[in-house]
Amino acid sequence: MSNILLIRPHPVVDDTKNFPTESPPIGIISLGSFLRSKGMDVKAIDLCTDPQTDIVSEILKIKPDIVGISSMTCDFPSALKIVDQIKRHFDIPTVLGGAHPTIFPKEVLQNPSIDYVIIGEGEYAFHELIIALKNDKAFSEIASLGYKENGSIFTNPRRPFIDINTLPFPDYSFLDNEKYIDFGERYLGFRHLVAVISRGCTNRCSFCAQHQVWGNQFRFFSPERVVSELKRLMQEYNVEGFWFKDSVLTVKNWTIPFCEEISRQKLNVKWACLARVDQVDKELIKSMKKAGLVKLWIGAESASDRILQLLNKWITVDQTRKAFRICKDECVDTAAFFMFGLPTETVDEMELTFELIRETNPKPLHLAIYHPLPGTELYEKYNGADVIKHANPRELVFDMACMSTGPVSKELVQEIYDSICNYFIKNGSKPDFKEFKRIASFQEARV
Ligand code: B12
Ligand code: SF4
Repeated sequence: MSNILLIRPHPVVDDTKNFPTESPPIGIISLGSFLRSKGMDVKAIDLCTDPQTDIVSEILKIKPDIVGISSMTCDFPSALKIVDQIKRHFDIPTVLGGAHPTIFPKEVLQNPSIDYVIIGEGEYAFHELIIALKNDKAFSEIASLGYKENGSIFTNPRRPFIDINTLPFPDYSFLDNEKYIDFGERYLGFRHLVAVISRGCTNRCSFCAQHQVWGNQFRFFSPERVVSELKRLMQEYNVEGFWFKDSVLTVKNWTIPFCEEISRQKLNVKWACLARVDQVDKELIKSMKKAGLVKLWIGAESASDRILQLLNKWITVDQTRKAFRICKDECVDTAAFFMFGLPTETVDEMELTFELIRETNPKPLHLAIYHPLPGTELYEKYNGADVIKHANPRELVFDMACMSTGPVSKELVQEIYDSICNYFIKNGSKPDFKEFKRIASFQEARV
């Protein structure tokens, strides 16, 4: 067996008109590159760039021996629709991987159209599954596999994390990269590819599920390897640089050697990446700037120290202000992530966040409404399962409210969020926080 099809679902089931993102599926790139390096024939269908693809006729053409689908929680309904469609027409094994099956392997396997799940890091486990299917090897021996046998569901223990430097260089040729480059250029201002050059994170915030896939380890590719690879990708795709979508790339003892390697290999590259404000200091930003950093995405989240504590962010609003100041001094543009609608959040706290955004003026600005993510501390603490069960799938994407904060109703969270977006993104009028506070206290009085 060596003919493999990988699929990235469209994030919104039954609403596939739009090309929704500037981010290619790095998980699929990584798996596909690994399987190709093992001599397998790999094709990919990306329903983000090609939402109207007819899966059935593609499968008739490709004739895969196995189909692997990547799924987060929000795109699980889309993934399910795809596997149901496949099983209606073909007798092909289906495998789900990514954050959602990692967090809920048994529940996912209860769906009759899903034969296997891979829990966590996928490369070696998926490869072993393909070999086992070919050679009739026992599934019980494959670490990180979930499977069904005689009507029962089994999940094997997870394998140790792999030495990522043993993975092949990522092969982007599975995808329609020009669409991503074109979309991303409008967003970031220069032709770039999205890349991920580490795995995991240094922290474990209470709203974030990354540790479910990556554990509590931060692992990185060697700087020499990454820089050689960037050089090749720049030539191959005629791009000026990269947007690194790693959880966090301000880890001084890796990032400074990485920046020095860029200078050593004389790579003229522009890049953007994500930062934790507690890791930002002058020495680091100077070194990053010298190596081509043009934009730092700051994970600010909130202007309330109480909320930051609830999020287990281990940062303070003062540290956020300082990080913005350092970037300004060093002429590095800033972009930022902020969230609204967090459990227990009040209108006053939302107003503080609004004011901090005005003060720091990040561009672009990513404003999201909080959603309880399975596998996170806040999900357990604030009844996330119930919220998700009653949410419409469209409500699980970042711009729609799916729950009340306690002091602020779901409807009011949406109204406040929309008016903040209207102000920052469409240059609309200033949100009327006085009125929002009045509505919230009126609602509270009625409860
Ligand atoms: C880049 C990124 C994005 C990108 C691209 C996502 C993508 N499809 O690849 C963009 C910006 C589009 C994005 C959007 C969102 N994201 Co996001 N994203 C990330 C991030 C930071 C890195 C992902 C990545 O590329 N990692 C590197 C690759 C190599 O890893 P990977 O994709 O996980 O793949 C590995 C395994 O998961 C597995 N695997 C994956 N797919 C498959 C398929 C098969 C068949 C197999 C066998 C294995 C397998 O093997 C791969 C290799 O080891 C992660 C956090 C993190 N550090 O992981 C969050 C993360 C995945 N995102 C998350 C969320 C919540 C979202 C949003 C819903 C946010 C929002 N509220 O709007 C949206 C979803 C919109 C959508 N559906 O597109 C959550 C998912 C949690 C969950 N329970 O689903 C994460 C974990 C972060 C968090 N906050 O907790 N995201
Ligand atoms: S929110 Fe950011 S810093 Fe916190 S655990 Fe997730 S990726 Fe790491």
